[in-house]
Amino acid sequence: MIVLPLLAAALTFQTAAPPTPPRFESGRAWEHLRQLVAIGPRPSGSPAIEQTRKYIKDQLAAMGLTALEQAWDDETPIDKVHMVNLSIVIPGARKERIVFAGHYDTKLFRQFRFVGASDGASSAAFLLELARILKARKSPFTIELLFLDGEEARLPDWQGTDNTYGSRHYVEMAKRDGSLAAIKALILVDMIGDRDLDIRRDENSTPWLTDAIWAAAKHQDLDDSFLAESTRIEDDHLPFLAAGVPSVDVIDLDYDAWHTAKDNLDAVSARSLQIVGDAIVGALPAIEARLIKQSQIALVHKTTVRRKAPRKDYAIRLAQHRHHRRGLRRKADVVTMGH
Ligand code: 1BN
Ligand code: ZN
Repeated sequence: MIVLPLLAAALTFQTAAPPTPPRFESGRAWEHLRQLVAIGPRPSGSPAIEQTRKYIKDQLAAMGLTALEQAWDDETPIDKVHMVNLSIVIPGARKERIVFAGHYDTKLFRQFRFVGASDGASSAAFLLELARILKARKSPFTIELLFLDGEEARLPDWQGTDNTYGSRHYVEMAKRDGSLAAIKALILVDMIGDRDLDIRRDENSTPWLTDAIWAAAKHQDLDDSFLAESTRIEDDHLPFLAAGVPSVDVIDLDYDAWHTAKDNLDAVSARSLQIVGDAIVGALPAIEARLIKQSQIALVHKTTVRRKAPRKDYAIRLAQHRHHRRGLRRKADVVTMGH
């Protein structure tokens, strides 16, 4: 029988070669984006955002992933709103984590129907497709996917603390439960669906993280979309930066449809999601390598300091001992002279 040796060869091949992680498929991300937009306006606290959460959780469950809900009620300038962040953890070789985040709420507009195809749907759709490929990957760091609620201001203008409710709550809780120290980097995506994609470097973001993503984009000839120009952006990465977490915001704010009824399917494209997917997934090995090097340096530093400490103690004790003896000798001289 020729079948058996062939089957044996096929099985050997399967066990010998590690599975290559699947590529980011914008077709899948696009389908998520379409489904989210079809829900309609999804402001925090609405029945529609509850439906959005169900969609996200069901999609993750179909991939074999469980979303943890972080729920709380927050006071906004106009009302008290029930908010929920969704967190998914994909274990890696280390317990230290790289967090990928994005918001899934849409801004509340009463004057027109705002469905946030780029502003709200693109980030959530992107994270869902990222979950699929990162689950299939052997990662050196644990990966966390974070779907943030309450990014948008409740009032028309972005002012004071009337925004970034979800990220501020997450960071506060992570500080309180001691899990913040394990977060080694945050990669935030926001408004990445614009069919005419122009992403500028954000001056608030951590330079080495920004460099890693822009270098991966350049390497793949994506520098038409990842521009060398800079701008300064306030977004969900600020609470993480304030807490000392290296963070980057990948956002296209050069978007005519921003916060208008025109932020719909006509203004976005699957191609833009692919470009961002390729740049971020392409940058991940360099980001991981940098963090591994950083942790090795920190380890060497820790062991050197520990080894040096007793020597320093000994030196101090010796000096103190000598000083004490000198004092005694002086006292003895005085006594002798007095006699
Ligand atoms: C992003 C999407 N943002 C709101 N919706 C944050 C932001 C607010 C960015 C004001 C720039 C200006
Ligand atoms: Zn917005």
